[in-house]
Amino acid sequence: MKDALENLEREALSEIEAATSKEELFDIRTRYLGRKGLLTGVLRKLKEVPPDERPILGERSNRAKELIARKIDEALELCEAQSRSERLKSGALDVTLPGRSIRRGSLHPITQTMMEICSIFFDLGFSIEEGPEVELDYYNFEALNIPKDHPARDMQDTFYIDDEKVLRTHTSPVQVRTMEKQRPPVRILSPGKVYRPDSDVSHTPMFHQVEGLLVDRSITFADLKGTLEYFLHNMFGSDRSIRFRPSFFPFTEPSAEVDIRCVICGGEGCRVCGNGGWLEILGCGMVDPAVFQNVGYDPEEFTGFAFGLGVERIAMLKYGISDIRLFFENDRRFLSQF
Ligand code: 2NM
Repeated sequence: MKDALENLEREALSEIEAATSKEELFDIRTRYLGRKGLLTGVLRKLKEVPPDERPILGERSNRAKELIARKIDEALELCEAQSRSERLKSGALDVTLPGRSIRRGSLHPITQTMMEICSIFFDLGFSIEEGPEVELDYYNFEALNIPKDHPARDMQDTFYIDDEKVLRTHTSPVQVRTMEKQRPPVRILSPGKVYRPDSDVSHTPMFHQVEGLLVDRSITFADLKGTLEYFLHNMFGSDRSIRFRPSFFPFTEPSAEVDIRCVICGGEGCRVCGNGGWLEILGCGMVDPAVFQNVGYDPEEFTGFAFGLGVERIAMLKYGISDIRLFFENDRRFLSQF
């Protein structure tokens, strides 16, 4: 039986050596090592051998099995390497082909617009302040000179959390919080999400605002005009006319709204500007002395201006989008155009 084993091993090894393809090697593996294979056949005869010879023969046949298996694996690897280098030589694999391109994402158009707005004010030395979206009634209204019974509370419909907490309706509370912490000079921007229960083609219950605040000694309405003119000419082009129109806000006095020449019709009059030729773009004013009093600034010593703008509105005008809801549907056919 030992001879039979050694013959089998020798034959297997020479067949492996002579094999020229993977298929032949698979075939050899089945014929020798398979469940009905030659080596398995020899092992089955182990029962007929005298018990004292079994361990030695058993060990010998295991070695034969392992050797054959290893030689087949090595030969298979060699085959693989050869066929790979042949494929390379024959040019079937063109290593100079460009790789598959990775589709890159992009920033949301509202994020892009917000960053563009902020970067113009960075050039003027403004820095960013952030604050909570769930805000105390005090910071959202009271400190901004909008007392409980003030009609401005009807002007701004509000999501109430409870008696003293609201979803902020503007980012002005961030500026109040900053003034409480910091003495003038103050020169900050507060970009972020704000909430009002409104929903149509130009209103969503959540939208984005950027507000600005500058406080120092001797700040005048001329500083406000110069700053906003600089911003709007950078944002919409230096040839775009702007105008300041008197308005009212409880937290500023005097207050103004700023219009730009209609970006659609250039002033001729169209649906977007309601035939007026102008588009309302932001609100602003000189901070009301009552607000300064609330944060502990002396209104005799300091003056300042503030402004607020809606990011979606600016993005809609800049890109000619007529339905604000497109920004919130996350349709990649829309988003990928920015
Ligand atoms: C606007 C318009 C006018 C404003 C005022 C303040 C603060 F906190 F300083 F009083 N922050 N933002 C302001 C002024 C906001 O949004 C249309």
